[in-house]
Amino acid sequence: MTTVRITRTALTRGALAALSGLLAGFAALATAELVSAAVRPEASPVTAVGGAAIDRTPAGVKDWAIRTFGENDKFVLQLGIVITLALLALAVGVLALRHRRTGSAAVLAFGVVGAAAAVSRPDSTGLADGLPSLAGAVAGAVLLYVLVGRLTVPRAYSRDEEGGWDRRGFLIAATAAAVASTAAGAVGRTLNGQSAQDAVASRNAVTLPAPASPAKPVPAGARLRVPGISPFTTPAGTFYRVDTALVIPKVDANTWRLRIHGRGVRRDLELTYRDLLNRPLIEREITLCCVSNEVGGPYIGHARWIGVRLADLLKEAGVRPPSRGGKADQIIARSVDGMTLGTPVEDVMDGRDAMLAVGMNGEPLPFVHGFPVRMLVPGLYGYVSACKWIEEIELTTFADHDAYWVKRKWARRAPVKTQSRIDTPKPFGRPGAGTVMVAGVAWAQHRGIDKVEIRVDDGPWRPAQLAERTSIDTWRQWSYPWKATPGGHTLTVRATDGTGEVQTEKRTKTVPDGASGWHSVVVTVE
Ligand SMILES: Nc1nc2c(c(=O)[nH]1)N[C@H]1C(S)=C(S)[C@@H](COP(=O)(O)O)O[C@H]1N2
Ligand SMILES: [Mo]
Repeated sequence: MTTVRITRTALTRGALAALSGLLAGFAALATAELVSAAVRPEASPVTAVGGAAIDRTPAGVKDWAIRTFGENDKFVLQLGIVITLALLALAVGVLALRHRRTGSAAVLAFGVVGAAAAVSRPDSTGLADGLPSLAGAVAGAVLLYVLVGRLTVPRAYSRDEEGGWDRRGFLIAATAAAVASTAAGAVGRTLNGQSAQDAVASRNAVTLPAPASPAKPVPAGARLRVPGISPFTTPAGTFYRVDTALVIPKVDANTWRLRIHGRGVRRDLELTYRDLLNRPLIEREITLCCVSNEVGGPYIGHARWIGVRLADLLKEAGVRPPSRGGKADQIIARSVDGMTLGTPVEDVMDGRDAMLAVGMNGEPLPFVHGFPVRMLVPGLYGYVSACKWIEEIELTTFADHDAYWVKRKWARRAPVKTQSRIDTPKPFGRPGAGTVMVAGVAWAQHRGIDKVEIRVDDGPWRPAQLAERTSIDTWRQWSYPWKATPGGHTLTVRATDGTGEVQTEKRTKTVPDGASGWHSVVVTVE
C-alpha cells in the first residue's frame, strides 16, 4: 500500500515538474513579448529564432518546404518552433526536479540562444534586441526554481502530511504564475499590435493619384473565357506570396523613408511616401514570378501596378548605367526586415518599366505584397528585383556585394525563363470524349510570347490559339480545342518567346536560376 502511494507521489511530482517547465517556458515567452513591445516587436524570441532558422535553411530545403507546404511554410515553421520549445520545456522541468539549479541554468541558456538570434538578425537594431529573450529567460528560470522548490520540500518540513512536497504552495505559485504570464503576454501583444494599427491607419488613408502615364487598356481579346484557366489579372487576394518574413512587416507610410545612395550617386536622395505620390506616376501591366516556381507551378501572378519610374529617380541622383560609364552595376535594395535583393543597374535604366510600386490592381499595396513601397523590374525573377517593404537603394557592384539569395546558392543574375503552363484539364482529370478545351498561360517577361504549341502524346506540335498581346511584360493566355479520344493521354505545352527562341525541353531544377522544361499533364478521357 505504501509502495503504491510513493510511486504515485513520484509520478505526480514528475508530472508537476514537467508542468513547471511548461509554465516557465510560457512565462519566459510572455515576458519576452512584453519586453519586446518596449524594444521592437521583431525582437521577440520566436520571431528571431524563426527568422534565423529561415536564413540558415539551405536552398534545397527551402525549396522542398515551399514545394511541400506552399504558402503555409511559415506557419509550419512556427508550429515546429512552438512544439520543440514545449518539448524542451517539459524535459527541463523534469531535469529541474533532480538538479534544480541546472534546470534554471538551462532556461537561461535558451535565453542566450534567443538573444543571440535576435541580435544577429539583419534587421536588428543592436544589443537591445537581445533584451526580450534575456528578460524572458530570467523570469522563466526564477519561476522554475520556485515551482520545483515546492516539489522538493524535505518531508520533515512538509505542510502536506502525505508526501514530501508543498502541494498548497505549488498550486498557489503555479496559478499566480499562469495568471501573471497570461496578463504580461496579453499586454505585450496589445502594445505590439499598436504600431501595426498605425500602419493600417496610414494605409487606409491613402488615395492613389491618377497615373500621369496610364497603362494601355488590356485588349478585350487578352482575356479568354475558358473554364479553369488562370484569370488574366490575378486578384491581390490570390496573388502568390514568397518571402522570408515570419511576421508581415507593418510599415507606417507616414514615417517611411527611402534612401538612395552609394557608388556613382552624385546627390543622395531621401524620399517620403508623399514625395513619391507627388511625382508623375506610371501604371503598367506586369507579370511577376518566382525563381522557386517548378515547371507547371503556382508562383506566378499578373497585376496592374502603379508607381514611380525608378530610372528617373536614379538619374536625379546622378546615376549613369554601366553602358554609359556608370560606376555601379548593381542595385542592392534593402527592406525594413533586412532582406537584400541585387538588381542590375543596366536593366533598371535600359528603358523598361522598372518601378517603385505603390499600388496593385488599383489599391495601395497590400501589406503582404510590400506596403508602402516595393520594387518591380519586368523580365527578372522576384528575388533579383521585387524588394517588398523597401527602405534603401544602395548603388554598388556585383563584385563588391552578394545579396541574400546569392549567398544561398542562387544566381547573381536571373532573367525570367520562357515558360508555359497547362491550367486545364487538371492532372489526372477525366474529361469526356469529344472537344476538350486545353488552356493555360505562357510567359517570357520583357521578351513577350509569340507562339504556344500543344502536343498530344507523341504526335506533332500544333499551334494553340493565343489571346491578344497586352505587352511584352505580361503573360498570355492560350487555348487549344482538342478532339479527345477515349483512353490515357499526355498533353504537353511549349512556348516561343518574342526573340524566336523555343522553350527548352531540358529539365533543370529551380536552383540556381529557375526551372526549365516542358509542362505535361496526364489525363484519362472517358
Ligand atoms: N523584403 C522582401 N522582399 C521580397 C522577398 C523577401 O523575402 N523579402 N522575396 C522576393 C521574392 S523571392 C519574390 S518571388 C517576390 C514575391 O512577391 P510577392 O510575395 O508579392 O508575390 O518578392 C521578392 N521580394
Ligand atoms: Mo522568388
